[in-house]
Amino acid sequence: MKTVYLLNGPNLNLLGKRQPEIYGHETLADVERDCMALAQGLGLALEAFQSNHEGAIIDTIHAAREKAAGIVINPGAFTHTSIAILDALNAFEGPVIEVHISNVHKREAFRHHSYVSLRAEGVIAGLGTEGYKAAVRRLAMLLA
Ligand code: DHK
Repeated sequence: MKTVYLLNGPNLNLLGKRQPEIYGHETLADVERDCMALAQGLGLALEAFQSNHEGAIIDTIHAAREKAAGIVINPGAFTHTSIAILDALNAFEGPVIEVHISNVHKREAFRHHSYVSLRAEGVIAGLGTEGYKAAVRRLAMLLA
């Protein structure tokens, strides 16, 4: 069975508690549980990881080179700043889907640019936490 990684960046550990008018009421544990169940139904194993630290996210992407066939990633604010995460994703061979819970294009201008989009096969923004499930479904199609 192929494994996919679900990676979340800074502040996403506060999902459900932080600015629910923007990020909704579901917790990260809810999202991870739903994505694991969905992935299992699609014949994939899913491993979830969240960190507030750029280096830890990069280390996990490096580990994915050996362990994962695809990656769903919401890099949080590192989306807009991290060339290092882009470089790590460029060293990963499988498909990458970028997720943003909010519609970043409807928000501040600094959220309109994403380094990760230079690498991602697909970008989902503004679907709320449903976006993670759409990303897992898309990965399953790309890996079939
Ligand atoms: C999450 C964050 O933490 C922000 O820094 C991004 C993204 C948007 C989201 O919508 O999931 O700008």
